[in-house]
Amino acid sequence: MLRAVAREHGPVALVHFDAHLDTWDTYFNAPVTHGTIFRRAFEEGLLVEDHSIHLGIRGPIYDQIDMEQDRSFGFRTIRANDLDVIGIDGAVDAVKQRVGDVPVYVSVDIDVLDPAFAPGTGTPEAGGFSSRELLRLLRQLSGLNLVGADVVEVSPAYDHAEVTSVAAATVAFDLVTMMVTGGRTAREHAPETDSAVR
Ligand SMILES: [Mn+2]
Repeated sequence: MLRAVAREHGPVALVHFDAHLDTWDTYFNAPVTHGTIFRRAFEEGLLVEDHSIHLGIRGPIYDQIDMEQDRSFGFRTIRANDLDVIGIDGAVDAVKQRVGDVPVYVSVDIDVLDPAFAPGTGTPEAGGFSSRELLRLLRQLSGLNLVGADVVEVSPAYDHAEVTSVAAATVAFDLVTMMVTGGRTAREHAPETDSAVR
């Protein structure tokens, strides 16, 4: 999908919601896996250097070099517990500053959510975002030039009462809505009279 988007728009800024970096060189000795994909993308010239950002990171860091190499690919990171300090508005500001005017691809690994909100995934990590936090983050990213997006790592076999599917479907709906409305979400189009806080 990144290759297809880059063919149409050129290299993109990646806004990556995930518990994990996914920029390892190999994962179980394999170079092309769900844990290495964004290093391969950078190597292929699909990402604009110094415009991408991870949000929600808290997964296994095997070595300090993981973070150093990740930075060398031009990524910056807002860890899950950074959100407690800078808040959602601070994270949104950081993303917008990072991305600038570059076309944006948003990738949402559903394990960015806490397992309480997304148990149906292969590599759950405690201490993640709530679904409300994630949706507010996404909905505040209006105005970005969103040219592509994905939602990955939903595993229905591990899900309970469709908790994960409901979260993922809502995220996907918001992303599609942002793409067809030039960065605004359906909620921003909805009547405001139902909200006591604007
Ligand atoms: Mn992940």
